[in-house]
Amino acid sequence: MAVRLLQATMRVEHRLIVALDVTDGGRARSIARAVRDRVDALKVNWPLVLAAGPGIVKELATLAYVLCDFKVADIPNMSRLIVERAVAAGASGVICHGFAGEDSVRACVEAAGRSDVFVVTELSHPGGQEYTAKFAEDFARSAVRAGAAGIIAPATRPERVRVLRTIVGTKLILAPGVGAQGGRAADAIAAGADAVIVGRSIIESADPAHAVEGVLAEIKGPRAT
Ligand code: O7M
Repeated sequence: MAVRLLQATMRVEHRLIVALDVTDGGRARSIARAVRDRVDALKVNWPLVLAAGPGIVKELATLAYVLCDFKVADIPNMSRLIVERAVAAGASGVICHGFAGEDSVRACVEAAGRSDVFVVTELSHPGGQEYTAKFAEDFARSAVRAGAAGIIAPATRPERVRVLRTIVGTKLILAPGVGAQGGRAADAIAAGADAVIVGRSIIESADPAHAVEGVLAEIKGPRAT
């Protein structure tokens, strides 16, 4: 089967993706407008889509790269249908789970066309160590074989990001778990992540744009001018 040779569509410049984990479309729009110039993507998950409707994806896509975090994990036919709908709704990237198997990941990549697919390896919360960690390296290998744009790896365990980087080479690594879950953006980037994914510590801030600047300063570290 053909391996997708296209480069990732996502351009990583700021090294920060904001997770719009809110259930109010108005709040999502207002955060998106406030941060869009300083982040690489807006990540949208089920709570927002279920509350505001799929039209919110198209709307946000006029402002920034929208990464639909639908954590697709079904048989290939269903995975394909979900990814096709996400892309039609305006997603530039879609997230799927590695544990559904390489055939399902491959179906996602094929359905995504020119949009990116990112594969979850090891989940960032404590329970992620129970099962996903045991197979994270296999998930990363199958993501590479299936032609995914990159993987999701835990900022809460930078040492795991370091190991997964040796497997995925130049594929993108996006690392959630910064702030509310205890991870540090600078540690995840130093371990080899291309970008961090941050939700609550930005979206629950009274001034999300200011909170974004705080994360960006941490990523740049002491070398920042
Ligand atoms: O910063 P938080 O903790 O408020 O939010 C973290 C976001 O990252 C939230 O949207 C989660 O769905 C997501 N995430 C994790 O927290 N851990 C993971 O292991 C994987 C993800 C994720 O983005 O998967 C694609």
